[in-house]
Amino acid sequence: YKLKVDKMTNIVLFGPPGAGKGTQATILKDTYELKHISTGDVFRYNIKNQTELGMMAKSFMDKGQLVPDEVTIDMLRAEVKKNIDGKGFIFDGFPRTVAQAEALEELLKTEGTEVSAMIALEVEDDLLVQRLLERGKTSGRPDDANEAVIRERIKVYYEETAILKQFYLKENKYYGINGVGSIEEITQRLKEVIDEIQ
Ligand code: B4P
Repeated sequence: YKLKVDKMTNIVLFGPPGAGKGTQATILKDTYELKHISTGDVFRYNIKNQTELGMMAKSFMDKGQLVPDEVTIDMLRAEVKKNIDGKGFIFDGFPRTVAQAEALEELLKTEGTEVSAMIALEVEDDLLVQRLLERGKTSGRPDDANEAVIRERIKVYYEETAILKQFYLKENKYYGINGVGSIEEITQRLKEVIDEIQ
């Protein structure tokens, strides 16, 4: 291991689409001086700039499906390597599959560090749909625009992503918090967990 071991704080923010991951990560990155990596944001940036990666990702995202692991992992690896000298990371929207979780573990290990905690925001499905439809009125995001696509995203979450709870539970790194309440209340709940594990 390099000297970095145990010095970084690497948080995986977890939860279904619309749980508040992006919202909270944007706040917490400043509080703890962590690099915020949102795979969704990186894809949307690539779509806006009409890169090859963006065009490919768009075809999956618009349908509410996951972008294939291989490209997502390559992209994440590049983002991590660019920022490995900082205090740590907030991963928002990654990992979303077992293959992604394994790749993250491997990648961080190579860098002499590891995931500190996975913190899950727990929110019931109907409220997720309501929040995403609300955002869809102004976000211009095609994946927020109609209820069928939103329900598909939630379905994919239960089929492919929810299992990751077991992955991190086994390592004693899983923390679940209530994701219903005001944005400030939820930030407070997250801070309690992060302060405890630091
Ligand atoms: P993401 O960009 O990760 O989008 P998301 O799951 O909808 O979460 P987001 O962070 O944006 O929403 P938030 O909960 O903060 O993914 C989009 C797509 O990209 C995926 O479907 C997939 O196709 C692709 N993708 C991304 N990562 C991938 C990966 N690793 N592998 C494969 N594919 C990948 O907020 C939602 C709304 O709720 C907001 O409007 C917010 O204002 C509101 N809200 C938040 N907190 C609230 C609160 N406490 N009360 C009321 N409203 C609240």
